[in-house]
Amino acid sequence: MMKNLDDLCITTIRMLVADGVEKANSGHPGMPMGAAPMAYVLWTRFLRHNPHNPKWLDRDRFVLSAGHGSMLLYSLLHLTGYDLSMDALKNFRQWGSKTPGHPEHDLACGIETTTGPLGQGFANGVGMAVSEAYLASRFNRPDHTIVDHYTFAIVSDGDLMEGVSHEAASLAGHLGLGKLIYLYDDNRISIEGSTDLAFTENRTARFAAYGWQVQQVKDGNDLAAIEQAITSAKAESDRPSLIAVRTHIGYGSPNKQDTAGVHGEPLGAEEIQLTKQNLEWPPEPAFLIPDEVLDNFRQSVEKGKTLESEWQQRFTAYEAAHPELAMEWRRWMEGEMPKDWEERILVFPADAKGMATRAASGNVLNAVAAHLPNLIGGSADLAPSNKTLIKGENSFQARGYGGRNLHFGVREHAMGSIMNGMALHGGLIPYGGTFLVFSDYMRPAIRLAALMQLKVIYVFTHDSIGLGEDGPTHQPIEHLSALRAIPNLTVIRPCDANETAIAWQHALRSQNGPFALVLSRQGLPTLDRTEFAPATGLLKGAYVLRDTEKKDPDLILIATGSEVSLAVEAFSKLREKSVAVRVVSMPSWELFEMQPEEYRRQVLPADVKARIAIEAGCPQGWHRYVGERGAVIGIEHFGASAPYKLIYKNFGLTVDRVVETANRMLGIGLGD
Ligand SMILES: Cc1ncc(C[n+]2csc(CCOP(=O)(O)OP(=O)(O)O)c2C)c(N)n1
Repeated sequence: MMKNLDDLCITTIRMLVADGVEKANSGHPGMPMGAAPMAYVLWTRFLRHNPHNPKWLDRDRFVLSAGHGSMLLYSLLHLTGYDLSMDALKNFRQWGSKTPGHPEHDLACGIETTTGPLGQGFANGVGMAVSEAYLASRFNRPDHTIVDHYTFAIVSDGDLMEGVSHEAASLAGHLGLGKLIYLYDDNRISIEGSTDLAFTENRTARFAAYGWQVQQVKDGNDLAAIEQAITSAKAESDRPSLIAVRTHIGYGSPNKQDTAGVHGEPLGAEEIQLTKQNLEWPPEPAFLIPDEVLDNFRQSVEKGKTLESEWQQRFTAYEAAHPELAMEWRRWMEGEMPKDWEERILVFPADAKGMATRAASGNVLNAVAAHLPNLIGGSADLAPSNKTLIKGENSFQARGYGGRNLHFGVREHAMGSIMNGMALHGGLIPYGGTFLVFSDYMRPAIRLAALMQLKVIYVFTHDSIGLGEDGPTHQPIEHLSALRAIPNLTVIRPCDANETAIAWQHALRSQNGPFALVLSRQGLPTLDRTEFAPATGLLKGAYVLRDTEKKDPDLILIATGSEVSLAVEAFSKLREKSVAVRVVSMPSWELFEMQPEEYRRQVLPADVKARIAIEAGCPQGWHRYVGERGAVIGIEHFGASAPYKLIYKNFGLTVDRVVETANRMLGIGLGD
């Protein structure tokens, strides 16, 4: 006999999950079956959300970090009244359905972030809480609280094993993010079996040491204990909270509970029936939702409306008291840029000595920052090198959440995921810096930013062997190619200060992202734009920087970043020998690919086969632009520790090499 409505609701979730996975014949039933009670308590008794308006700005955020348990999230969304139909549940993991294998960011039906790669959701939540804290500090006024919500997540053993969660937990503890509450599904099983195989540290002690409030619920089916723990977590305002809830993977399955076998496979027809019997559930129909269960869950709809309208009233009062702030809040949340901000974009005077593009980047950032107070970011402990500090602004710290300079510490991976969470929350434009070589340390987060098309900006400095003495460990070789391989990521490697300014302008005014700004450590000449084409050409990805006076070029030199100077010098030398050269600055492949074919052919005419690309990195991919008869002057081995000019020389990235290559190529061409 079912004891009460709570039990019925929880068993409904468990069986929807099991039926969904069974029908798809793939998926992960175990974790949701164990975690259903905590999810039920959280969603029906705590989560302040409005299923009919998933975009309500002051909603609590919920992240299912253990994304493989996606059927748990889909069931909760359907049951509480989001726009996720029963058909969607029945089409779990099918082509075009709203219920893909792992949750994919889709706010229209309440999915706050894409999860699946373990640990990412954990760190995203930290970013969401950072945004909440910053916005609350900027906009709330005495007697007027308009930003006031929690970030909840369900995290799993896998999440806690992954390094990114260690980084993010450490930072969240340091920052004292009191409105971050994580329920840890402590089921002690992962794919290979018991967590005793590889994960035996004292998890709760670890989190306590990070500075989190830690609680334990010994019985994952004890609703009162879960409720009590969440209540205490909410009452703790100075520390994030971890509630370790001891659960049983595949709860209710007589033969599979507590085994790895129920982690990632359907229960099977027979075991499903045994489970239903065991949980006193009717064998048929599948996807059963008893009326009283639906009624109970759907109360979330009315509750949500009330919550939002109460907030709306508070906002109206706020608007009356602080009309300008209210307007600014709306602008930020809608991603609208203030008027005239683009006028702040710097124009740098021509200068043969010039400056490093990282320095130009820092200047541009500081020039626009005062006009874009929702631009917020920092570095993974390299701000002095990355030039990411906003001067005159405070640090974001527990004692002052209004600071705009974030200190991520030496935690690139968490930085990337936290930036994602910040962008997902809405209202802010996050940027983060490190050396280009360490983009590897944050690549999983970059990939997810790209998958979700989040507007985040990476400031990657020390972009080549040009960083010199730090040597091969710090000199990126394959990184540009590796980043260009990520769909949706716009990689921009500007050649001078003015291209850097335009790159920032482009990233800031775009609705979607992400953007990687790839910047030099060493000084680069600031080109005289009365002599060369305007830097706004960067917006097209590649442009003719300098052209021959003749009708058609004999040769096209294509370069990015610091190597554009080499191309420009080679241009002059070749011109002395009457070679008609065109120099193309190509800061961004992705932007170039977005141009109409006509433009692309104008820049790189099909009949000019003599082409040389120059880039201080792995040549992979450049043949797309230089063609079969072209050449790529790049680097196909690791770097070296020495003054950078010598490395350039010894690796053959020199004007002479460009000229020689051109001569050889044209000689061959003439002999044809
Ligand atoms: C970064 C990453 N590595 C590996 C995986 C593959 N994977 C999915 S679930 C899982 C085991 C997770 O165990 P746990 O978090 O305890 O989940 P549960 O067994 O409780 O469902 C693994 C290794 C992944 N999703 N993400």
